Amino acid sequence: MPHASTDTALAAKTRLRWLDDDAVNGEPPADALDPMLTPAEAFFVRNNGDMPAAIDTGAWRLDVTGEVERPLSLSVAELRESFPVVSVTAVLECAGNGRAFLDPPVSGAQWRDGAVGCARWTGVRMRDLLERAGVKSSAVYTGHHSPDRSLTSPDRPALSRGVPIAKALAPETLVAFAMNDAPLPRLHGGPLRVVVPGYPGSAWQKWIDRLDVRDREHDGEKMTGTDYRLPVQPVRPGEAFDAASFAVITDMPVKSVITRPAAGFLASRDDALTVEGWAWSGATPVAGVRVSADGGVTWTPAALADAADTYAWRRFSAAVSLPSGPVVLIAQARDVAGNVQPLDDAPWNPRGYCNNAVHRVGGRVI
Ligand SMILES: Nc1nc2c(c(=O)[nH]1)N[C@H]1C(S)=C(S)[C@@H](COP(=O)(O)O)O[C@H]1N2
Ligand SMILES: [Mo]
Repeated sequence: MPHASTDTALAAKTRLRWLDDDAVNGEPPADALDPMLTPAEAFFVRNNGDMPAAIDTGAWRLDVTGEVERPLSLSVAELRESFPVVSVTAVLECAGNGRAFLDPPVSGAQWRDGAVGCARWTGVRMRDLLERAGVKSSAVYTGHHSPDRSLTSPDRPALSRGVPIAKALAPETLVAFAMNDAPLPRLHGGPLRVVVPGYPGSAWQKWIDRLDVRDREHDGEKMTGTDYRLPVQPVRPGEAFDAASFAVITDMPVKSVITRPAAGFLASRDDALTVEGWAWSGATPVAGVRVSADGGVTWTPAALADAADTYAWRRFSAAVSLPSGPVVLIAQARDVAGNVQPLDDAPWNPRGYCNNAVHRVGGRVI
């Protein structure tokens, strides 16, 4: 089990609660997400299978194959030296973040609020790699390949996902080798991972050793059926559905997390309480955040700081006046298209993805 391990990288994950499953999966409490760049000790870990056991960065190669004129094979050093090195600050959120709050419950990793973080990712643009290889006009999608294996069928990959070719060629999409200005930790996909700002975490392939260009939507492990897909038409709990009418998640909904005060806070009636946290979204920018200290009866507009980068999260803060007794703080973000975080009913779907219902933090005023 992860917490019994002597692995120094795991030992450094001091703020994570390890989930009760066979893979290494853990998330921090929301208050550990307070710094703008989520520190290593608080960055969630999500593995679909068995991580690669030993990694030799010196021997690692990234192959570019498929619908390209000139297939490539590069060491990590060659990758760094052959292309401009760029950094992007972006939120990484698992599509299953918030699954634990769905009613009725949905099986899968029971993430609460913490399967999200924001980091500065450094690497090379996937576009530069693909242009060097020469993308053929038949290119439609990428397929990302890694050596981690399924826990139940060790001959199968744990995960092999991809992105539409337009997103692969977008300037924000990277093959990264550093996180928060340190070498990319093995737990986060070192030596090389894909960074796809705005897309769900599943698209951010860790330990990538082959970037395949395909002439159709990728059909790798956990890319088909209902995996990381939402029903095109809403499906009610218990209702029969056809997996053929599910579409790949290529965007993340507007969401926010309260990082101050922490759950279980005690505040004095005489103090003004400032509620702070982060708001983010996928392709549609955040427009604003409001905060309530009375269950959503009255609202205070929050100040919203500029984003450090297009896909970074934005700081919100609001001073609220408090009733005495037990208090539940709520933050609700909206995007420029008018989408708002649901207040009560979490958006239910058969696999429990993209729950962007508001975060609630309980405390007491004395
Ligand atoms: N090779 C590989 N890449 C992977 C995964 C995986 O299981 N194997 N999990 C994905 C999912 S579902 C998420 S949410 C992110 C989590 O990244 P992190 O562990 O660095 O937080 O990695 C993605 N990349
Ligand atoms: Mo995920």
